[in-house]
Amino acid sequence: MNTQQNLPLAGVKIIDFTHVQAGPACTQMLAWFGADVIKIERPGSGDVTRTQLRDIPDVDALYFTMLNSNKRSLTLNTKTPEGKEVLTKLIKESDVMVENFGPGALDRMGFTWDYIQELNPRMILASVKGFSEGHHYEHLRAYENVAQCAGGAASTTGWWKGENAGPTISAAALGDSNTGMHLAIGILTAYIGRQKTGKGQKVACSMQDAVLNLCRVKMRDQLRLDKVGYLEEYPQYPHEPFTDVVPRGGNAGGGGQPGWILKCHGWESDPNAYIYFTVQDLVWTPICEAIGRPEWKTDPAYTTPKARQPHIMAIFGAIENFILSTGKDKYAAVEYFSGFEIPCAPVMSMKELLHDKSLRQSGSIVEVPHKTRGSYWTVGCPIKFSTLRPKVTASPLLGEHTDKVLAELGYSSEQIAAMHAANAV
Ligand code: CAO
Repeated sequence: MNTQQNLPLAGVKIIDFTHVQAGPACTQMLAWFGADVIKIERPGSGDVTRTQLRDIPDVDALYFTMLNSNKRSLTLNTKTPEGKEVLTKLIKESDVMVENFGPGALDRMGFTWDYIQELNPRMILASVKGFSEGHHYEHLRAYENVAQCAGGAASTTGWWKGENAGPTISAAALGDSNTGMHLAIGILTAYIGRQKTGKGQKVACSMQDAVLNLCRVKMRDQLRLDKVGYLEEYPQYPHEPFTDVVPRGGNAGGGGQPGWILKCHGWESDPNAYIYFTVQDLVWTPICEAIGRPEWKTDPAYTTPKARQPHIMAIFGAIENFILSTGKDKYAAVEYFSGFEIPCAPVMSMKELLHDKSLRQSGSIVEVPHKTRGSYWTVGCPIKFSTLRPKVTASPLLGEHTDKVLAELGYSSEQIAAMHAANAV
């Protein structure tokens, strides 16, 4: 059992000046690993996600609770003289400050990087913005889908023809939480660097860059397309012409192994009765055996990936027919094909994931007691360690730790009362 004191980041103090998703996802993870994360929020309102998409009236929304666990909340109006003084003290005493305000907001508040360094040369200032410093879009404000479009994910996701053709957004938070995870790596790297140099530094990750980093193989495809004019693993090949840009590939594999989503028993009424099936060359012979097509093992039209590609969609059709004609639901299909070492998985709904025994057992889905909600389910730490198992604790109520944090900074109860009276906290 971990106690707060023996967690790896115990003793690291983080000013969490973040909101919505990209920044909070980063600081939540650092809090799980033991950092003292003090979330600064505007008095009276707090992080906008506290009230967004509420499922229970007057209590913090799941959007907030699921991104702000293990933190403390300090309300502070950093545009008042008192608020600026508190923030100044905090900067002097903290190791890291994380922010994801709109471009220039921290400077306008009076806390430029030069000034922060002056206050605390060991400070690591970590920022998320839509676009990187100096980028021609640096002034743009950004949300998730803005980043998915700007980072190349939307142009390469979805269907290239048919009534649903067009750039498509992923449900995964490639722009938000993904950028937060990149930033966490940057912060930890700067922290280790500081142990060697004694100096902090500014760490920044733009949402566009974080999305692009995940679209690396699509950039690979652009470079290949420029060279040879076609992409042989895409479903368009060899029947449809390629233009000079990477097309959307529907549910195609994207790597060296063709794959597709196949219907399973019950698909007519269950929107998720599907599996993802990969035609890995290594297991072509077992695939032929599994679907009762032994003749394909030696037929030259089937024996190599190159020979299969022109009719790969017909091959997927044959596999799907086999699944449906043998009445396999998605779990039975995966169970069956896994016996042949074929890479595949069921399409999981959020409901199935929420109730998944293995995910609950591993701490990937956890239930957290909360002061006003009763308890809430959330996604736990996705990183597993041999000796550390992060314990997820409730997100703080707005301003729950204001007085305690101020007292720790050395303010007397009279001074704290005066700050309340001035609406600075
Ligand atoms: N006390 C006083 N003022 C505060 C404060 C506090 N505790 N916290 C924030 N503010 C102020 C800021 O200083 C800023 O003031 P000015 O604009 O007058 O300088 C103001 O609140 C608004 O901040 P903002 O621009 O960050 O917030 P917004 O709601 O207008 O914009 C967003 C939201 C997300 C578009 C913008 O923050 C942004 O582009 N962030 C960077 C990219 C990012 O992280 N986006 C993803 C969010 S997750 O989907």
